[in-house]
Amino acid sequence: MEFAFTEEQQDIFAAVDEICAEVLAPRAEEVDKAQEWPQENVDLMAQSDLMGLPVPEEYGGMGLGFLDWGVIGEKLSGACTTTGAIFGAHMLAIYPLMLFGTEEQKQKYLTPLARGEQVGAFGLTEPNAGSDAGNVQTRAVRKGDEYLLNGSKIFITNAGPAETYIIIANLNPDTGMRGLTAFIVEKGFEGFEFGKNEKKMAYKSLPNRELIFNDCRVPAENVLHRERGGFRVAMQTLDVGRIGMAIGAVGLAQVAFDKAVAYSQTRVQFKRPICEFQMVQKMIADMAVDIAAGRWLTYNAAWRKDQGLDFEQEAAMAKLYTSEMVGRVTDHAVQIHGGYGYCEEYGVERLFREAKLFEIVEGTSEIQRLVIANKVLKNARKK
Ligand code: COS
Repeated sequence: MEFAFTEEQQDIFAAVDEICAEVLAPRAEEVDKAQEWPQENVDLMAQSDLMGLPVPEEYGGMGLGFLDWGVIGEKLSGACTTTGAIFGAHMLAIYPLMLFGTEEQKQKYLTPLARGEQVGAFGLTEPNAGSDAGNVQTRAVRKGDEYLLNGSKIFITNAGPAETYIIIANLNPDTGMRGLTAFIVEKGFEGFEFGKNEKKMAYKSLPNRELIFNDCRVPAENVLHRERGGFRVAMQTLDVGRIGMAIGAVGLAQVAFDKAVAYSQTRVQFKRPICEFQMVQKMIADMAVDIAAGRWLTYNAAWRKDQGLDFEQEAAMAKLYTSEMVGRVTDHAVQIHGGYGYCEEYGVERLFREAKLFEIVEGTSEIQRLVIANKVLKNARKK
């Protein structure tokens, strides 16, 4: 891994730092408490050209790399975890369109997403198809020049406000993943409705909704990639999605760490600030190492993606490590705050609750271990 940020990249990062410090961070608590989609923050990301960072300029993006996207996502997530999550989930619609979209699909769907005129979402998960991605039961049947979709999706991030959905359905549920096909579905297509919005232990303003397809009519030209090519679309989307989750975890861990360090310098016990006690210093040191390790694993995966190198294993490693790291770091952050850490006022209890998400979404930790081991063993067989 070898990278250094150019002056231009540093200028972009500095501009994002400003937005984070002046606008997003001051209203992060308010956003969480509102339990409402933070449209103002989405508008701000769009006005600041942040919604299509790695998309080529001809399709409304900034033509930057996935490492830039990662660094910026980390900053957004640190400032406002909910906004960071919206930014990450939006990429799950953008990326498959970038990778597999036809020219017409890119003009029609990718461009408004990259400009931030619309928000995107990705629908794979079902009650019986989460980790077992090949078991998707939402059925697609070709009827003339359109497909009819029937079934439902759950937990879909950004669902409701999002206008464009990449939906994985199955042409032949009997053949498992071999029948999976990806479709571009617009909010407002006949037969497409929203179900319940999950009430979660954290990220209360981030929608995770059910999608319901009842003879939903999708034009044949909205197949993404090709019929029965949906497993590949899903897997490759999740590869980038895992980098997205990892950057979110690093951003969240960093803000918890900053709060804990600041608190340890002001909280006085036994006539000394608690940062002078070695047991507190041990926690601070462990947190610093843990965050740095997670950050470099994540940047490495994004950098490899930008170099056109294989990054599937690296993305799963980054996701696995950071999802567990953010749990350890937020746990220490609460501990350093003592009783105040358990109270809402200092904000670390929210970060502690939010951290758990990372071990679950975009494949559980168990799934990441499976992906990593599969890859290691496959490479070992080649030798
Ligand atoms: N990129 C491209 N192709 C991939 C791929 C990837 N990342 N992962 C798998 N494939 C391909 C394989 O090359 C294989 O192709 P062939 O049949 O042509 O050889 C095919 O897909 C099947 O691969 P594999 O045998 O590894 O599939 P499995 O059913 O064993 O996959 C796991 C198992 C667990 C790896 C997969 O189901 C998975 O990642 N599940 C987790 C899904 C997830 O994260 N869910 C959360 C959703 S939140 S949106």
